[in-house]
Amino acid sequence: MKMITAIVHKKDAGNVCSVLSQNGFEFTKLATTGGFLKTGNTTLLIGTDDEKVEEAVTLIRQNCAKRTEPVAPIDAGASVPLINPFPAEVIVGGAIVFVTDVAYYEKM
Ligand code: 2BA
Repeated sequence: MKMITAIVHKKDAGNVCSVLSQNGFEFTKLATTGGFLKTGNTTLLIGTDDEKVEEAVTLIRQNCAKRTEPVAPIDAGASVPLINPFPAEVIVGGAIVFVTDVAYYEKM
């Protein structure tokens, strides 16, 4: 068994959740915050059989878009705004996906 941790843009989360459910995947949806932009995104925890991982990743890929997002003019480590901040934009997504082995699973 594997655990897929997928970080998706909140605008894509609804569609991704719908297609995962329609295709029989069970998952948990978490409201999360990106460490860099400090804006909301959605993290999905999807526990599934090894042979279903590729299908789940394909569904996520098909329903997540790349987007350009502005970077707030505040340095991550600074307490005051920067006067001349660069870069002004970053590309976010489609999705960040991690696949890990599950050592033990039990539904009680
Ligand atoms: P954020 O941390 O808010 O990052 C948003 C986007 O900002 C990233 O998009 C990337 O293009 C850029 N970015 C992030 N850190 C940067 C840095 N130190 N310098 C310059 N640009 C930077 P994505 O790579 O698509 O990531 C989207 C979200 O996925 C991230 O939101 C974060 O919540 C998560 N994420 C990405 N990589 C991760 C990782 N290795 N581990 C855990 N979470 C990750």
